[in-house]
Amino acid sequence: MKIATVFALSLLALTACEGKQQTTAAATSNVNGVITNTKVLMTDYAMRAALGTNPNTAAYVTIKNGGDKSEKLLSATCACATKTTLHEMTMKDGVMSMGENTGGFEIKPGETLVLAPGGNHIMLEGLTDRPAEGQTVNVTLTFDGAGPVTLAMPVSNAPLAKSGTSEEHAH
Ligand SMILES: [Cu+2]
Repeated sequence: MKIATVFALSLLALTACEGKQQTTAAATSNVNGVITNTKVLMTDYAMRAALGTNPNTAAYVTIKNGGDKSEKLLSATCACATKTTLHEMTMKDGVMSMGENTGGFEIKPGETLVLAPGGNHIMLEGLTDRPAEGQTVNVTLTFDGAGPVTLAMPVSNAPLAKSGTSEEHAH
């Protein structure tokens, strides 16, 4: 009974989310390539492989807003995890901690959002399908203007840290 209720509620939540999207860009994916739907350009995306018995992992992507109006990364979803959220690193009393960013990450025209190891990231909790080195896992990012874009993320044991907005590519 309880499970049925939860399931019904999550269906409701999904329906509510879908209603919010104003435009839907064609979902495209290209491993190790560059994703563009004319407004947002995504590079350097990767998912960290599941380690030991750790139920969680993280994913990374660099997003450049090539459009002429502000874009907001609203959410990320993955069929591989029970819960996928945007996580933000914050410094509190000299200690770095991470927490959910519920408002989304805004990317102004011409600006670049970097989600990379050691910084803000996509958090995947309660892995139902454990990503292993060499696999490719789909992650869908939803933007307020550009709509949803699905990235086929290569899984790596050690995704490289990325600094600033360098265009260098690590393979
Ligand atoms: Cu996190």
